[in-house]
Parts: sequence; structure tokens; C-alpha cells
Amino acid sequence: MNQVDFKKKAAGEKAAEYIQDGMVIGLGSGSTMYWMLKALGQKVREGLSIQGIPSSIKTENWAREFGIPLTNFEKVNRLDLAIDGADEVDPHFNLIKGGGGSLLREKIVDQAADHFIVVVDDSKLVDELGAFPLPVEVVSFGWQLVKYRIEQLGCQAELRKRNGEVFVTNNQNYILDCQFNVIKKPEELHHKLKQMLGVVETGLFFNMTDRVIIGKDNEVKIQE
Ligand code: ABF
Repeated sequence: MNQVDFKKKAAGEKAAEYIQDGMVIGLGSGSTMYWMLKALGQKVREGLSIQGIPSSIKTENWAREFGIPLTNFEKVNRLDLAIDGADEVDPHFNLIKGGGGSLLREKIVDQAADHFIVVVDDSKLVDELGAFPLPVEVVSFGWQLVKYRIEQLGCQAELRKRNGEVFVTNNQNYILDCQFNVIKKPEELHHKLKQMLGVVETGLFFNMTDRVIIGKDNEVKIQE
């Protein structure tokens, strides 16, 4: 296991300690969340009684593999706690998420929770958001128009592809990865993007995060 995976594993396992009996949990996505889910599965085997709502098909598959009981928004309309990864975290707990393409379901799940914990390795900590290209989920029809309009805000927007094919989200939409380099006003940029016809959601998460669990070389740091 390389050092980054070790940090992710430490952060993910630490986050699982915040899950208490009877909770309904939002299950985030990404490789750090893999370790949280694995640790949660062990706690379930030891008798912890919880239910999870997954934020992606990949997370759902991991949860089933680890024996985590699942529910959905037909049965529950609020979550006690959501735990999720991130691509960037700034000092104000503003996030860029969506590198894995699950930002829409992640934001729906994360916002539905009374408490939201982010789990990252320390490479995700930044002074200002923007070095990581901002994922924006867009309707597939007319995505070229949206790309052009977003680029007028001062970025280079690229249609996400995987293995040469256009990446399609779990919601049958596309993702534009928007390289702003520096995002000084994340909330303002988010609202400008959301007003654009064809934009479904942005990977800017703000005013949501209660706690950040950070895997570092020799420790797990917790910021609140
Ligand atoms: C997920 O975690 C996504 O929003 C994000 O792209 C991903 C990245 O984190 P990791 O490094 O854990 O894969 O929540």
C-alpha cells in the first residue's frame, strides 16, 4: 500500500468511528470512502445497526460487498450523518467534489444529512480552490452551448471522457471539467453556473461541511 492509500485508509477508518447505532448514513463516493465502507462493514458484522444511502452505483456495490444495509429516499427523508470524500478542501471548508463523476447524487445525499463529515488525505488541502478542474454536471443536449457560456467566465472547459468515450453520469448527464486555476468566490461562481440553462449541478460544496478528517503521514487530524 502506498503512502497516499495509507492516509486515505486512516481517514476513512477514523470517520467510521462517528457512526452510532440506529443512524441513517449518507455514503459518499471515492477511494477514501472505500476504506470507510470497509470499516463500517466490519462494525455492522460486530452488531452495529445502521442503514446507508449510497451516492453512486459504485458506492452501492461496495456497500453490498461489505454487508452494509441500504435504504433510499422513498423510506427516509433525512439522514443523521453523511460521510464523503473531496478533491479539494480550503480553510473555510469549501470543497471541490466530483472528480469521480458522482457530484449530483453526492450533493443530494450530503445536503440531506444533519451532519456532514469529509474524509481526505492531506494532498487535498488547498489555500484556494481551483487548481483541480471544477466538475459541472450538464444535460447532454446542447452541452456545447453550455461549454461556450462557462468559458466566458474565464476557464477552459472540457467534456469528460473515459477510455475515449464520453463519460455519462449515473443520472445520464455529462460532465464538463472547468479549469479556473483559482476560484476566489466559490459561492458566487456556483450561482452564476447554476443560472445557466443546461447546468444541472456544480462540484462546489460550501456551507455544508461540519468536520474534516485528514489522513497525514503519521496521524489523523480532525478539523471542525
Ligand atoms: C468523491 O471523492 C468525489 O467527490 C471526489 O472526486 C472523490 C475524490 O476523493 P478520493 O481521493 O477519495 O477518491 O466524493
